[in-house]
Amino acid sequence: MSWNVNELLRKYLIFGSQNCRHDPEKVLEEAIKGGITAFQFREKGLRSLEGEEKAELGWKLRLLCRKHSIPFFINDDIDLADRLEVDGIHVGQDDMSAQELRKRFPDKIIGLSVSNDREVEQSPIKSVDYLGAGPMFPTATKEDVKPVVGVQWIQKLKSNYPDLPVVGIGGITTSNAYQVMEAGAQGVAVISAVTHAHNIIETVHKL
Ligand code: TZP
Ligand code: MG
Repeated sequence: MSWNVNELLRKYLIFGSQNCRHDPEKVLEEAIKGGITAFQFREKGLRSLEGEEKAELGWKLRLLCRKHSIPFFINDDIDLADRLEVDGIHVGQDDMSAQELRKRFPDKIIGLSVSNDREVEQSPIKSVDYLGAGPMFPTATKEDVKPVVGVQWIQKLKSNYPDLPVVGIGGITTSNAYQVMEAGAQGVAVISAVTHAHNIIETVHKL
């Protein structure tokens, strides 16, 4: 399957079991019904699964995405990338370099998190397919979160790299997602707005 990166970023749901208040498979099913355009399995931090348990949940979520033609990303875990037959890999600043990833996975979509100008300048931008930029707004979801950059930073990124797809992340909700889109992002990446929603389908609709 070949994906259009600009389009898949529009409603990019990220989570691991640690983010879910209900069965993760149910959460993902509802979100798919609501219209997410991509999913990233990010099983990490407090109360997250490890080893085989992580791989087993990952495979269930992977199959759900395949069934509904939703691109499936793994966060960081290079060892699981092949096993889960991922469409893409998302890495942060402290993970395997995007250049090395590109060599190892020439056909997969590669995303990189950036949080400030220095990180962008030091990143091998040419090796990545999209940037995850943030945090856009304050968030309690990530433990080691960097200072808020705000939606204005999207405008700057898009004027410096007009052809590079950008998705905003961090503290995005149904009330502020439009600000990220108006700033020029291709989409919004969310965790808690969806995983903690009372009505997941309606929430995804509104993003
Ligand atoms: N990277 C930057 S902020 C963040 C990540 C993974 C957490 C986003 O979670 P939420 O609940 O959408 O603010
Ligand atoms: Mg990381």
